[in-house]
Amino acid sequence: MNNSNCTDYVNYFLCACAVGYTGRTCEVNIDDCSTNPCGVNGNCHDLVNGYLCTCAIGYTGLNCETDVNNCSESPCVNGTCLDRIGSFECVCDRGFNSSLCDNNINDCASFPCQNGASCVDHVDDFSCRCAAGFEGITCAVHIDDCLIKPCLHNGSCVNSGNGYSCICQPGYTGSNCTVDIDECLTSPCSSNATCVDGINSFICVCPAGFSGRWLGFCNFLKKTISRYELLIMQLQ
Ligand SMILES: [Ca+2]
Ligand SMILES: [Ca+2]
Ligand SMILES: [Ca+2]
Repeated sequence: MNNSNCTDYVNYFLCACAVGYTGRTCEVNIDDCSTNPCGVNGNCHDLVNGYLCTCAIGYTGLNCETDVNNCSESPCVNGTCLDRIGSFECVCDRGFNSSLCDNNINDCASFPCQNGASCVDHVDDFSCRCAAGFEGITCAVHIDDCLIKPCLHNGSCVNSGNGYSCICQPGYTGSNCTVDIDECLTSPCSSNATCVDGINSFICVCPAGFSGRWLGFCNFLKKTISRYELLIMQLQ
């Protein structure tokens, strides 16, 4: 049987079996799986003079002895791949998560930027774009715009969220107290007097022959104001 060569002798015969067979008439297909060549990770299928292993998931090789490298295609986008049996595991780099480490963690999620700043997400980091008047990594520092003493003529400076404001001394106006208010604009002097603007004051200069000074009334002749007197009055 099974391609054996039979030799006839007196009262008996001998079979020379083909490879893979045994038995008196070569009727037995030798069980090549008897030694369990596929191990615990495969199922053995007996063939003629051989066997075939069907491997469990995660194993390969003729005898299912090789653990498939599940990291061979670098599945972890931003992390280190750890080979497991039939699978892999990603250990993510700082700043990333998800099973494939392909998610850039939102470092702005905790709203780290203060005082109306906008947050920009980076890898394991963030940056803040501060609103006007603030500085620092988280925009927590209130810029003191009064340090440069912007208010002139002894005006008081008040630091605020996005700048400063000046409280001017009497007689001055403007955002930086640079403007000397013209007290003559309200025409405080009588029609026949000339108004001279001062600091938070004015002087009414009467024409020759009239008097009254800064009271605004130029009464009839008494005294003519001199340039020297005018200077003295302006200094008062
Ligand atoms: Ca594996
Ligand atoms: Ca991030
Ligand atoms: Ca003035």
